[in-house]
Amino acid sequence: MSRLKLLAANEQGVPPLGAGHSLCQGCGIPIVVRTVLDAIPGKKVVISATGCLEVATTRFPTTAWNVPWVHVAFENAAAVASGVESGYRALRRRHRLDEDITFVAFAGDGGTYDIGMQALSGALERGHRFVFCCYDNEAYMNTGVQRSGATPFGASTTTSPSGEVGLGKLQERKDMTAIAVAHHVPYVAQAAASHWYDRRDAVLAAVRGRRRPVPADVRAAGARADRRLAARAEAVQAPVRPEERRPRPSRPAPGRRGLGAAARALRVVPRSRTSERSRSGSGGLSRRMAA
Ligand SMILES: Cc1ncc(C[n+]2csc(CCOP(=O)(O)OP(=O)(O)O)c2C)c(N)n1
Ligand code: SF4
Ligand SMILES: [Mg+2]
Repeated sequence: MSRLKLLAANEQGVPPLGAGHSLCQGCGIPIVVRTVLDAIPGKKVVISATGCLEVATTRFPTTAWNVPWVHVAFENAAAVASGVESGYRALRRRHRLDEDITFVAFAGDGGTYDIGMQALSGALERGHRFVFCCYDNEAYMNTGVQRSGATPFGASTTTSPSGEVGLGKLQERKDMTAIAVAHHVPYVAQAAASHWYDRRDAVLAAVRGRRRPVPADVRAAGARADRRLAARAEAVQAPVRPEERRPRPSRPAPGRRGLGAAARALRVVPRSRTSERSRSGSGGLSRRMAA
């Protein structure tokens, strides 16, 4: 059976996230959620932090979910998943529940990299048995594209706009995958939204092999990068011969003041990190697995 048919077979005729949601056309979230859940055989319970996924799939009084689903606040998906999973284990110990159930928490990059990080860190440290999936669209999309800790360097968002006074976000993207690895959890994966089979393998490896938390960092289309900044980054990487160097103007040209601060920030970035940044831009297909 092909891997795609296997995914469909796990659905048993009922997609876990069905029709009736109001996610934007072309949004990467539903296919990410569906393939993550379809990769897992048997019963599942979903815990969902506030964000586009939660808001657009549960418009009162309707729901697009066909699996048991818990809505939590923006910050506590991992804490609620920990509690639900602990309760499940307690019931099993007392022989009041015999079914195998997999718990899956979904949170956006805001709910993972920023406000949800404390709850996630505690859950990773305690070693609860659930899958944590961060769908990373690289900004707080649900509230109007504010920058998050996952927004890449140079991306333009409503709180780090590019224009007359700035060139987009001036900070590097937080390496959440490395932070998860630093918790000594047995399995951490990063996968692209475009590569469903890759994502499925990562989820299966976690659920079947180890049954431990898996932060899966899924890249989707996010904020755009400023073209001037990209050109500057290339300029910083290119070797400059002494005769090509021009004297710097003493004052910035009118209307271009924001460039000064950004150019200063760029000068202190070592070449290796600049190359890394240009490879890992929005929509990149980078993938890292660590066990
Ligand atoms: C404590 C708290 N602060 C702010 C909000 C408002 N809020 C709801 S969703 C959201 C952004 C979520 O961003 P992310 O986790 O990246 O998910 P996305 O919307 O991108 O899917 C914010 C700021 C909230 N619900 N709770
Ligand atoms: S993540 Fe972006 S594309 Fe998807 S529903 Fe939210 S705003 Fe729309
Ligand atoms: Mg987001």
